[in-house]
Amino acid sequence: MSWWRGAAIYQVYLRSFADGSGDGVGDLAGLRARLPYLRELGVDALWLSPWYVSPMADAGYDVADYRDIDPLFGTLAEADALISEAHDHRLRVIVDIVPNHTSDRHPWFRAALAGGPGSPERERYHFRDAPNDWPSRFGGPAWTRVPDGEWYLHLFDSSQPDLNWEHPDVRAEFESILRFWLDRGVDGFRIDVADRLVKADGLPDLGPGPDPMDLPHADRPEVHEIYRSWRKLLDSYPGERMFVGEIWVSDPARFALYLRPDELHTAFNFPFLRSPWEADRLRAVIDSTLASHGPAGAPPTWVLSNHDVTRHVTRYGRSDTGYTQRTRDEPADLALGTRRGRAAALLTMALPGGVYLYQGDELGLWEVLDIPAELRQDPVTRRTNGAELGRDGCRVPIPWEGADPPFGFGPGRTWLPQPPEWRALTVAAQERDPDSMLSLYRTALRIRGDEPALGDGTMTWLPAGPDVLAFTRDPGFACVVNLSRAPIELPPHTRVLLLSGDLAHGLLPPDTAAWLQQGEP
Ligand code: TEU
Repeated sequence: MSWWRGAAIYQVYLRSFADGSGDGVGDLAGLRARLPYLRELGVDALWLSPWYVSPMADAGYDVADYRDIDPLFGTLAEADALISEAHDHRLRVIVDIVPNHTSDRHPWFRAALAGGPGSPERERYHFRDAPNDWPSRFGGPAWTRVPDGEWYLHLFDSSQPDLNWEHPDVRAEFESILRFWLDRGVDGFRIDVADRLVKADGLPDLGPGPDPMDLPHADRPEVHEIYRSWRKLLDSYPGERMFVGEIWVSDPARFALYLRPDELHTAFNFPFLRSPWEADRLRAVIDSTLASHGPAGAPPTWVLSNHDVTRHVTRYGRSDTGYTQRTRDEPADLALGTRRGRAAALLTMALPGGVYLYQGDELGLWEVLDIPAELRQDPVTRRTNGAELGRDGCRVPIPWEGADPPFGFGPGRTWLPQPPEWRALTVAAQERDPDSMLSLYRTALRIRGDEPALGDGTMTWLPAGPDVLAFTRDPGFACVVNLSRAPIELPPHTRVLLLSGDLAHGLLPPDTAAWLQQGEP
């Protein structure tokens, strides 16, 4: 079986993981020093957010040089060392590739500006005499005017001009970039904004009621040809390398097209991430995930949080537990959110396929809602004039040890402030506590690694009461999650393998999950 079909993959958001240089920003030196922690956690692979040379207008998703490391994070030699040391720890390495747009400081965009209207350099981007009606995903229009009067397209920040994927230079350049990193030994790529590269001919307006099945700026059928070509390239390398696409396409059938055998191996399951903490909704999204992945033969992925969304401990502690944009800072019942977060961890790690953990999930970190406005850095906050809080609250540096900030993150300050309450959530504090979130994740990942029933495969729903999710994985494994308001009986079992919370008089309490062995081992 290919490793990526059932892997537990840990997202390292480099700038917030660990700071080796002392400038307040996480880096490769910090990550390399902490690799033993990740090995001990029990994950199979790391996905690293972009580490390339960047002005950091969007935390590195604005790339100026795809073949070198930003000095903030380290050097190319340190990246090589990281890849090799991770492999020594039996951790695969997935890097983040950003093909939809470059930074406005990329040499191509500078040449396009210098070349002026009508120049061949402008054809690598989308320059026009007049904008259309497309909005930027980060707020405001998707067009910015340059001094000579032309406008350029940016689906995200104005510092992130969209590339023109009809241009042969663009296609050739990204295949060359893929080879550059494959030659350095990476095991895979996370493809940023994977469904948006190709735009409809002539860049037509969205109009008042755009047809969700025929958007001019997303999920164009022509994009698949790019991934077929990338897949051929990847398959020409030895070893089992993989792609995971960031695909925010809500129609399951359209989503599944990206997972055809000659395209991407996997894609993030955002419908699952967005689902409220309600049994019916979760069951429906699990069923539709299995139904859409099955025919393609692709393994599903299960993901609760990432560097773009409100941390799930906070989401699950609110009255509305689904994920939408952060237009509100409604506080959360963190005890409830944590309890549900523990149960959700066991649910995701028991479902068939791969699982993604975002750094800090294993510590039960919550969304930091009270970052002062002047310290917020996400361009989303600025572009929406604060109407959206932005994503800084899920990007706060990791607390490692000690009683006060920076909690061992580095020798000095941190690029975003850490809540003093995180003293109870440091790695050091949780390592000492067998009931901590960290201990739960370690045990669950160990069982998941040892248990042949888990990872890739199939599942079967068990009959269960209302608001209960219960399923088996052959051979002999069952998971039950109680989302009801009352304690329930456990299904038949020979042994309890793991609980997200204590039983009460032999019953599984609300918002609690159990892993069970059924039959003889
Ligand atoms: O995100 C793509 C994307 O569509 C995001 O706008 C996402 O929907 C939003 O953040 C959810 O709140 C990717 C990266 O993950 C993100 O960090 C980048 O800012 C973005 O691309 C641009 O590269």
